[in-house]
This record gives sequence, structure tokens and C-alpha cells, in this order.
Amino acid sequence: MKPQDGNNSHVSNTENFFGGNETGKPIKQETDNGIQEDMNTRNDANSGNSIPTITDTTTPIVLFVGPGSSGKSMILVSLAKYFYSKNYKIAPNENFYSTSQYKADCKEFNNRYNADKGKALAGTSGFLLVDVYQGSQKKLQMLEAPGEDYIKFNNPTAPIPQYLANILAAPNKKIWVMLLDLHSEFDLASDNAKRLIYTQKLTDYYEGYVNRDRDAVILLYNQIDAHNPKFGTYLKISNFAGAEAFAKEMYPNIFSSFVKRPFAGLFGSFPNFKFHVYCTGFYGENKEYTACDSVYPSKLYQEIVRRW
Ligand SMILES: Nc1nc2c(ncn2[C@@H]2O[C@H](COP(=O)(O)OP(=O)(O)OP(=O)(O)O)[C@@H](O)[C@H]2O)c(=O)[nH]1
Ligand SMILES: [Mg+2]
Repeated sequence: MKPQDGNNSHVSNTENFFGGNETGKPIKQETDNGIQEDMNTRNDANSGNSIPTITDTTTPIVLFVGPGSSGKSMILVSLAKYFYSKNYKIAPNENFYSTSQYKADCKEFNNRYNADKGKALAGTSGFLLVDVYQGSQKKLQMLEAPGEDYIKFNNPTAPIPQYLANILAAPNKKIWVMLLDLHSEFDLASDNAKRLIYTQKLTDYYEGYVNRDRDAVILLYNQIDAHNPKFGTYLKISNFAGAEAFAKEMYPNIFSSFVKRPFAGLFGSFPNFKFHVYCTGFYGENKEYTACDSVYPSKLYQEIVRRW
């Protein structure tokens, strides 16, 4: 989904900051005009960054890669809540993008964050760059971007938007959180064709941007609560090994592709990723949200800080 800026007419009037509509279900739209769409319709800024831009080229960046509505925003906010509990300071980076929509989203994030201390933080439906501070030192930047900028199932080879290409080319260490997204509305667990498209986007495209010596890759089986028989609920992980085996069965090429060979030309390789599971919370009938147990963000948090 896209932010409501300019003439972005495909965004429903009922869409809210949570990335959903009044019925609570996110509205998923795909466009396929890549860079032009990004530059022409999102920019209502007169000054500042006319496309989303990370100006800090040294602090590590956490990227949440996944299709629209796969759960990226909610992972970011549940992580933000956890960072807060660990006494890190969290602040949306207001200079990242100059649109009025972006400024409003930053304000909304701040308001909710400060009012609620993360009890029921909302996600955005567009962009958010969140800075994480330990004391006065910036340790991390977490990027939330619209899923369709990462993958368009109706046009998977479309170029990624220019802003994203710039971020991928930036010298910062990247912590790639790649969502396996098996159970969102695209239902990649039962749609073999789409799952293959997504596999190829990760292995043939994004893997090319992973710097194996600098970056970290986390393959995240998110929304595991949506699997039946269950591997976990929002309160606990019930069957990690089962979840991992299922994810491997669904994505054999991803698990075999993200490997590192210690010495060129020699046989043998080892995984160049960490596998984790995630559930952001419980979503009631009317999408009322109850945050997940800290077991999920704490494991992801440990993985991220281990590598920053
Ligand atoms: N069951 C379940 N549903 C989830 C979970 N996380 C997110 N959802 C559902 O997925 C919806 C979309 O989540 P978002 O975090 O907004 O998705 P997104 O990837 O940021 O989507 P875009 O911003 O459109 O790319 C939420 O409104 C929830 O309904 C989860 O862990 N379990
Ligand atoms: Mg989002």
C-alpha cells in the first residue's frame, strides 16, 4: 500500500495509520510503473528529500523485505516496543522523506509510542525510518517501506524504485529481515506459482545485493500463528523445528541459495542466514490487536544486536 499523498488515487479514503481500512483488513494494491510512479506521485515536498533518502551512510540498516500486507510494519512496531523495554530510545527520522504524509506518519508514530509505550503500537501503510539509540549513540536504523516496492507479483521483473536502489547501494551494514510470508492474504503456502516468483525475487535479485562479509540475513517465518496445525501462538513458540522443516519444504531454493563457501573452489558451505519464527500478536474478529509475547521480539532483537 502507498501513503496518501498527491494524486495517489488508488488509496482508499477509509485507510488508516494501521495500514488497514475500517474493517481492519489491509487494502492491497499493486502498481507496476516503478520509478516514475515513485517520483511523480509520492512527492508533494517543496524542499528536503524528494524521494525517501537515508542520509546516514554508516549506521546499520534493518530492512524488512516482504510483499504488501505480509506484516513488515507490525514486526517493526513490535520490535520498537521491545527496544523500548531494553532502554533504547526510538525516534522516527523526520528527515528521511519530505512529504506531508510522511511527516504525519512520524508524528502519529511518536504520539502513539509515547502515549502507549508500545502496548498497541500501530504500523504504517507507507514509509517509516526509525532510529534506535543506545544512550546518545545511534545504533540502528529500521526501514519500513511498502511491500509492493520490494515485489510486484503482477510484474516481478519491474525495476525497484530509485529510492530503494539507492538504499541497497549504500555502504551501511544491512540486516536483511526477509519475510517468508506463507500465510498472509497472498497465501504463498498454497500458491506454488507465486511462491516461486517470490523465491526468485529473493534468490536471483535481492541476494545479489547482500554483501556476505558485511551483512546479515534473517529468514523469518512470520505469522506462524496462522498455520494449522499450529507451530506457535501469539503467546509461545510450540514447535520451532516443525516450523523450520515446513519453511524449508516451502522454500528449498532459498535455504540452499543463502550459503557461504569458506574458500573459493572448495567443496562445503554453511548457511549464511539465521532462521527465526515470528508472530506479532493476536488479531481479533474486528482486528483488535493484542501484542505478542516478548519471546518473538526478544529472539529477533538478539539476532539483530548480535550483528550490528
Ligand atoms: N495472524 C497474524 N496476522 C498478522 C501478523 N502480523 C500482521 N498480521 C496481519 O497482517 C496485516 C498486515 O500487516 P502489516 O504489518 O501492515 O503489513 P505490511 O507488510 O507492513 O504491509 P504493507 O505496508 O502494505 O507492505 C495486519 O493488519 C494483520 O491483520 C501476525 O503475526 N499474525
Ligand atoms: Mg507496512
